[in-house]
Amino acid sequence: MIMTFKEKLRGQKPLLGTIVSLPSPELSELLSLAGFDWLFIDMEHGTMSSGEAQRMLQAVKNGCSAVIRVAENTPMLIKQALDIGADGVIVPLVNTASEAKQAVDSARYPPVGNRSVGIARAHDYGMNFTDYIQRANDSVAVIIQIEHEEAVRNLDDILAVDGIDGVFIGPYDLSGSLNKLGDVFSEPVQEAIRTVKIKCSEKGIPIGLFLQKTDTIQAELASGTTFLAVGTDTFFVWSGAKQVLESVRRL
Ligand code: 3PY
Repeated sequence: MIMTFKEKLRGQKPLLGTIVSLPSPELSELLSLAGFDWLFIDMEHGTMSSGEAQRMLQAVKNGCSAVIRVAENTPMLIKQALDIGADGVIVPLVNTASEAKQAVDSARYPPVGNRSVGIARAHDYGMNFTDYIQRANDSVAVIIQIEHEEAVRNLDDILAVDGIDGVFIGPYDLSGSLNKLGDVFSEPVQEAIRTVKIKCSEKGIPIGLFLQKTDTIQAELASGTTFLAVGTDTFFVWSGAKQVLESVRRL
């Protein structure tokens, strides 16, 4: 039996993922074949349409999970991401408890929430309709992003909302909200990140984080981060190309 992303989040093993923003099924296929545990498919930034995202989900192999970051916290975008078969959603900029509740409710069928019912890829186009709608509330992961100082101030209320499967910290947006745009290692940003980690750990909520590079991974895992998105597809392509060019030009 294949584990759902939600089950993996609760497991002992840290999950290593990466951000994918280029709309290419070949790319999501390749990154899954490379061995990532999960892909963070980014529809918040970039040009990806839901048809393109669906084809990227269809291409994922190797037991890799694929979670979509929706462009914003609306029932329509959350429903669409789940209907095309994402293993979960990452909902950006959740700053209050009512926004957290809206995210959770949009991802859960009634009576728990208000996800509307339709027939799509997630339901095997209707072939597996009843089974899917009966298990979706338990199998789909809802991850909220804490990435604004307002969210850090409201964290106790946000984390009291039922149904949050993980918190993904957004260091860059956090840095902007703290007047330290881009300076994610500045003390105010690091302090906010520490606060989020402590409060999530107290509640047993899995913590995720984006890292541009791998050098702080060990420290992250030691401080309780359990699911990581390291690097981006665009950076992998650029840095691989750059490395070849530099080594050739040194000859
Ligand atoms: C952030 O750093 O703000 C993110 O959301 C990561 O993509």
